[in-house]
Amino acid sequence: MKIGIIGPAQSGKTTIFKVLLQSANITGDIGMFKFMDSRIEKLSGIFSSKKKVYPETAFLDIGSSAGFTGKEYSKLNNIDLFICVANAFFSENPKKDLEGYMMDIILADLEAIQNRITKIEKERMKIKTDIESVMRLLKKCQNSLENSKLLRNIGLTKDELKLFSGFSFISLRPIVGVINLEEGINMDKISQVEEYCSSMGLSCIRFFGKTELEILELKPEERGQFSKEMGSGYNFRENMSKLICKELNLLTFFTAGDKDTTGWHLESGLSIIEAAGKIHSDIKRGFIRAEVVNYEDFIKCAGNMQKVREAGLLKIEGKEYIVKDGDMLNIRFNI
Ligand SMILES: Nc1nc2c(ncn2[C@@H]2O[C@H](COP(=O)(O)OP(=O)(O)O)[C@@H](O)[C@H]2O)c(=O)[nH]1
Ligand SMILES: [Mg+2]
Repeated sequence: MKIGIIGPAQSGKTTIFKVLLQSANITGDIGMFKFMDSRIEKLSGIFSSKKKVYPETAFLDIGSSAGFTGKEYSKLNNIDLFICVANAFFSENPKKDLEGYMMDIILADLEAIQNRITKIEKERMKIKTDIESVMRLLKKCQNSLENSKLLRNIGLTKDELKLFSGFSFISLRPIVGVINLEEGINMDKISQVEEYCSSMGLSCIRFFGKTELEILELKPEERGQFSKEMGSGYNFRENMSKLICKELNLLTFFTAGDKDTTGWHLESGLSIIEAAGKIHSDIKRGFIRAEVVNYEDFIKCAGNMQKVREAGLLKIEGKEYIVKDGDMLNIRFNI
C-alpha cells in the first residue's frame, strides 16, 4: 500500500511528510508511516510487552512539480490514497487553491478517459471483451467529470469497477484534504475549505504545520505543553491514521503478549483465516481455531483475562469468523 502527498507548491507537503514520519531532517521523498493507535499503547501496558509494533505503510512526498499529464499521470498509478494539502496560513484563498488543484485532477482523468474512448473506437474490431459496457461506463464517467464530480463519488457498482480494472484514474481513489493552518488565521478561510471538501465528498482534517514542526524539533519530554495548545482532540498522526483506515476500508486487529503488542491492518469484511495469513502463512495454513475478545470488552473487564472469561466475552471462533475492528486474536494452529 502506498500513500502520496500532493498539493500546490509551498502548501506544506514536505512539512506533513516530516511530521507523519516523525523526522525533522528526513532526506528523500519516501518513508514508512507508522499508524498511531492509542489502543496499542494501552495493550502493551497491560501485557507489559517488550515491544510495540504499529501497522505501517509507505508514504511519498510527491513534489508540487508533479503535473498530471502523460508520464507524470502514470507515475501515480501505484498510489492507493492521496493526501491533498491546502495552505491556509499564507494563501488568501485556500479554497480557491484547492478547487483549482482538484480541477487539474478532474481534467487529467477526463483526458485519460477521452484517450481511452478514442483508442477503443479505433481498435473496435480487435477487442473481444465486453466493449459496449466499457464504452458506456467511460461515457458515464466522462459526463460526471465534466460536471466536476470525482469518480470515487459517483456510486460505481462492483461490476462497473471490475470493468475498470487495469485503468487507474486518480479521482477513483480516495483523496483526503488537509488544511495547513496556524493559530490566529481567519477561521472563515478554514470553513470555506471544509465546506468545499464536503461538497466534493472529500474528508478533510486540520494540520498545524508550523507548530507540529517546532514540536518535532523538541525533546520528547518538552512536547506535552505545545500539544495542548492545538486543542483537545487534535492529534494529527492518530486522526490521520483513523481517516486513512476509514477511506481504505481497513480495520485494525491486535495480537498482544509479553513479547510484543502488534496492530495489524486487514480489509474490512474478511474472515479470520485472512487475518491469520497477515501474521504468518504457517498460521493460516495450520489454523485450528482462535480465541477472540474485542478491545472494548477487554478494557471493560479492566484488562483482566479472567474477568473476560467469566463474563463470557472470550469467544472461540472458527475459520469463517469475520474479524471486527479492535479484535484481539489468539490463534491456535498446528503445522
Ligand atoms: N507560517 C507557516 N509556515 C509553514 C506552515 N507549514 C509549512 N510552512 C512553511 O512553508 C514552507 C513550505 O512548506 P513545505 O512543507 O516545504 O511545502 P511544500 O512545497 O508543499 O512541500 C516551508 O518554509 C515551511 O516551513 C504553517 O503552518 N505556517
Ligand atoms: Mg516539498
